Amino acid sequence: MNHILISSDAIRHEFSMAMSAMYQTEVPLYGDLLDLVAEVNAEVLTKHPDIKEQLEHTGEIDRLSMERHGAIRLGTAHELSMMRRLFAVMGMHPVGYYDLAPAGVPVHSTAFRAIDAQALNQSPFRVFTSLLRLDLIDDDALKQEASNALANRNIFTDTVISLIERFEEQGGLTSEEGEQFIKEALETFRWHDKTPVSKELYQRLLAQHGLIADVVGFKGPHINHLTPRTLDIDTVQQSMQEKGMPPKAIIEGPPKRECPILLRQTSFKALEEAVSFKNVDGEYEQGCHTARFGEIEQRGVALTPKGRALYDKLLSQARHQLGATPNETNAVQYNRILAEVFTAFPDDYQTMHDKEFAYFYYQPVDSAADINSDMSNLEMVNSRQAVNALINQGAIRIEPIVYEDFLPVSAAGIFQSNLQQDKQSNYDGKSNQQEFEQALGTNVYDELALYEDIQNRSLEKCLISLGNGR
Ligand code: OOG
Ligand code: NI
Repeated sequence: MNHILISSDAIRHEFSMAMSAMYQTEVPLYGDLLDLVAEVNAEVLTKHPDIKEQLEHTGEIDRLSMERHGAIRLGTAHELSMMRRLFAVMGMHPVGYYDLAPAGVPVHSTAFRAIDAQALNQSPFRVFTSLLRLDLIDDDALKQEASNALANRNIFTDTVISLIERFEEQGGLTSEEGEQFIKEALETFRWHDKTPVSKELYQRLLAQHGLIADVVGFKGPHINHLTPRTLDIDTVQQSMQEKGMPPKAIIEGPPKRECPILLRQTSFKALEEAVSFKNVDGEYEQGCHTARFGEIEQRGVALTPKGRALYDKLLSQARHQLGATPNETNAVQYNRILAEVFTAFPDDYQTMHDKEFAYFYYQPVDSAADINSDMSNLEMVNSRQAVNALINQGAIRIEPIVYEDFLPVSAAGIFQSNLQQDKQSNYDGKSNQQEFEQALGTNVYDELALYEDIQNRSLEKCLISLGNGR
């Protein structure tokens, strides 16, 4: 009998590989996207040794080719809390709260991901997870029908639930249990082309909002996209068209910069897929559904509250200046305005560091060991000024801490471009983090606190290492 427990990081890594393989068979175009991204990344690393070196220093180089994120949409509080327990088996915890109702998408969301830098480097897999807000549907009869349909479905296999319980009892899974868990957990994310609802109900749900039909009309929360990370999103966006993956009109997020910040994203449009609707007489009726797509992302440095406030201000300034939601017809103009407006955001790491706009790792520079040999008093360097002096001397280098999370305005843009939606919905922007956390069964982590912690710990480690004369 072998009761040695395997790490959650290992289960997460295996699971993300299995998920990617499944999605490539379900949506072959996603496989083409992976190839394109790998090609562009290899070229960037060859042409820009500085970028390669930076990724080596931060430990991100090995994870670059791994999966980055996927997304699912859930229907009930019970589904969300069980999903939290399922992700916990893989060391993934809810980070951040995103309210998308003000942008016309009736959900609120979190991202399940690993928390510490080392675990993230082992497997950065994350899942943007949304909970449908039926309370935003104004048609009471339809709301009731939707609730009934959701109450009748069970998105988890019995075996995965018992494995989750086993994980919670024994504090981990054996490798055999881990393998079984991966296989069973995958079932929840699989695509089902036979729906449990009639075409007639589906169409009424669709008329309310494409997202409601996508959640309520199906047996489970099919993974709706997977997103590899690219080092040059502009080049990939350009090539997507040629490779038969028409991209959305604009890249979401900040403009192209020397020193990337936060997150830039684009996607190819969702595919129209054949589905069979189960009518009341038990017969199936043909139809189609549009939900699944492919996305790419380019990640940059995580911003402090101060940096983020500036980002939010500039983004809304650019959108205000455009005077419309960015789309095909105004994309060129939008990109020009965005680039202009963002000249107000410093574009070198040292200034971003000095102005406390972004989070950084502090690392001792090997060749500078002798400069610091007289640095016996650690108290002395525990001020920002002293740390800056060491950076100027070349004893400490700073490296960007990559942003691991999402952006609500961008996420809304991704949602909108992938839903069959003619009309723009408007929801009363009553954000409800408390209700979300109640459904989740716990509070979400504050992402800013996590970055600050990583930064502080790296500074501590760096100073100790310098103080010891290494
Ligand atoms: C999620 C859309 C948001 C992102 O990367 O911001 C998203 C969804 O379509 O369910 O994936
Ligand atoms: Ni996404």
